[in-house]
Amino acid sequence: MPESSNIHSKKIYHRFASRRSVCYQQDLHPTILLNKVVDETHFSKNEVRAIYRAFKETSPNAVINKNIMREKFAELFPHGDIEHYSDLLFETFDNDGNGTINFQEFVKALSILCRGTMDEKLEWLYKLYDPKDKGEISWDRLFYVITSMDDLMGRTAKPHHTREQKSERTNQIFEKFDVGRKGRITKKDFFYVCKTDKTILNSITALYTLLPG
Ligand SMILES: [Ca+2]
Repeated sequence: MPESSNIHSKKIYHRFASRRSVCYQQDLHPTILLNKVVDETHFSKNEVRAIYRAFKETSPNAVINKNIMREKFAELFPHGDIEHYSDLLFETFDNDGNGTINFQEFVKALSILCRGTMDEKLEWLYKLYDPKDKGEISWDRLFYVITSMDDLMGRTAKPHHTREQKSERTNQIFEKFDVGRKGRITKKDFFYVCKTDKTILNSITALYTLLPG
């Protein structure tokens, strides 16, 4: 299930980071400690400055709210129903859950998506499926994420999946991740299956190698 997330996160990265070559000279806001951000991410000082500049261009108030995120997603997926998936991703970026994404939250998430270790990336992906950190992924949540991803492609996309088809797909994925058929997917199951399934592993590895290293 993580493949689609990777594709979307890649688009988000390029959306915000592609302008960095013209932004190197911009300084961070004085309240943001550059060295601290560099220590806590996989980015260099120049990269952090560039990402900050792009972040500020997107949001002059230096925070991203759900509406701004939806606007960006609508640009990426003009024919899609982006609201639900955009909000899902928003929650994975909004680490303290206060309803806005500040620069530190944004750059840390970006760092994981672009340069993170396998475990860091899986931790981030897992949050998408277990946002309240309950230690397991419910069938309903899985169905909701799958439906939200499907909606991104638009209601007119072909083939159009019916609710029954999405339900069946959810069943298949749930069974695949439910190691030992316990009737639930634990965090340990999620990590185990992601690390042992070649398709999933390749998609996560590809994200690492495709992006600027
Ligand atoms: Ca926040």
